Amino acid sequence: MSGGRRSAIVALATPPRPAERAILRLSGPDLAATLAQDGLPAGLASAWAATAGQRGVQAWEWSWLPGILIPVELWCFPGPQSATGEDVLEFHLPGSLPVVRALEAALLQASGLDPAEAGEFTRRAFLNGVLDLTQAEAVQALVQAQDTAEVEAAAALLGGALGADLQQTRDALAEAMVQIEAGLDFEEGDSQDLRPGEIASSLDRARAALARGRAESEARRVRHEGRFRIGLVGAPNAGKTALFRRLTGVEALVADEKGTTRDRLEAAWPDERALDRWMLADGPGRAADASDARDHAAQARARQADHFDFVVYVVDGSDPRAQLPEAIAATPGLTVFSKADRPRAVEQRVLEQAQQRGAVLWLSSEAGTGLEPLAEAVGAAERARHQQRGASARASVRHQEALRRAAESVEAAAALDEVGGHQDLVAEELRAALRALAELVGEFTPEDLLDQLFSSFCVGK
Ligand SMILES: Nc1nc2c(ncn2[C@@H]2O[C@H](COP(=O)(O)OP(=O)(O)O)[C@@H](O)[C@H]2O)c(=O)[nH]1
Ligand SMILES: [Mg+2]
Repeated sequence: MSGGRRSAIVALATPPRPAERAILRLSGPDLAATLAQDGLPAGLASAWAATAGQRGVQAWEWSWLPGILIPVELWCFPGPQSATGEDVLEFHLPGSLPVVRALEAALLQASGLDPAEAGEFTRRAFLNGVLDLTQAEAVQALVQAQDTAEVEAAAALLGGALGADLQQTRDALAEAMVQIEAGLDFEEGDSQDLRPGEIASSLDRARAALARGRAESEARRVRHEGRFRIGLVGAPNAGKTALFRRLTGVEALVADEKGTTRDRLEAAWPDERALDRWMLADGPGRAADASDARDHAAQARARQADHFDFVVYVVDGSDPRAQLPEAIAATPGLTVFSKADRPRAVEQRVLEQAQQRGAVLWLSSEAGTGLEPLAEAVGAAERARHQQRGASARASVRHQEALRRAAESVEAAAALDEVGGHQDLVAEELRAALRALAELVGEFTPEDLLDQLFSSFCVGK
């Protein structure tokens, strides 16, 4: 998609099916010139001109075929006060597909008038500063919303829910930049260090506004997405609890006694890769469940906890009698052979079965080896799930990520300022924070991200 294209574009803005009304939408930088070309339907240019730069509705009749006049309302929105920031003209006409397609084809006779690509109207709105990127995403999220929560989140975003906090953060950071620059001028370059706390009050305001923005964004995300639940599944003594403890840092009983872990434990597994909060569940092995048939509560918990987004099957790699746990249907997962610090003793047949099922890793909770590939695999599974989810979920992950980077830089700047940091370093952190926020609203965004976003719109939006 060519971002800087300056031609006019046209597309059907209503669903392509028979209806009482259809709307063809046209947007271009100078519709007076576009519509004045030879070969276009008669009377169009004069109808547009009759609005004299004001919004308004003009009645027009299009002589489609000899003896057939189609009544059309022309809704005129001269730029820049339009949805795209350009001149916008909407044709409201009877929703007969042959008629609508014929009018579209007649308009496309004009040079410099092309069919719109997917999302191109919204893209133009973004490029012309009518919407920032978070709002453009909200348009998409609204169009693609699958449930009420998604509609609410998108509507809040479209209304600029993040905007005020972001603007205040940016103002405060810019002010801190100015203070640093001023310091440079007046101290005649003899000192490169800021006095401790020199920009503390600006940074405090930036922090407070950023924290509000993050809380707002986080609140919406949690309501909307929840968590990524990872289950540790395996026989008693396989090493689940040791792994759980290693990954979550939460103390739990690890013992040689089979079936020691009686209560299902669940705790956050903190990892930088996490898009949602990773929750790791440890529990009794399935054999323990079976042998404990009287404990209905434990069984109920076990069943409930089987609603995992991802399963880590834990098999004791040092045990020649170890078997693969039963697979949980329709849930992605991988097999982990535990206790890799001990000699491998698991049967070759079991290893092959595991490989047929999917990815296999060796790790040791005791030695701390093999944990990184496990986190990487979970991260990949979460990203894959994420690809399949709604537009607003994707957008909120992008926001969280940008806000997190901005907050990191602000904290780094604050730490430097507290002790009286080197001003170049402080300025660099401030710039990094400002850059993250500029990316968030789309002032500084790689072209491919824009292509990815707008091309997933439907044509006519
Ligand atoms: N050498 C070694 N022993 C381990 C490792 N992980 C667990 N164990 C031991 O294996 C036994 C069972 O571990 P546990 O985590 O309680 O298994 P669970 O029943 O699956 O929860 C305990 O004695 C652990 O100390 C490991 O990585 N290396
Ligand atoms: Mg256990």
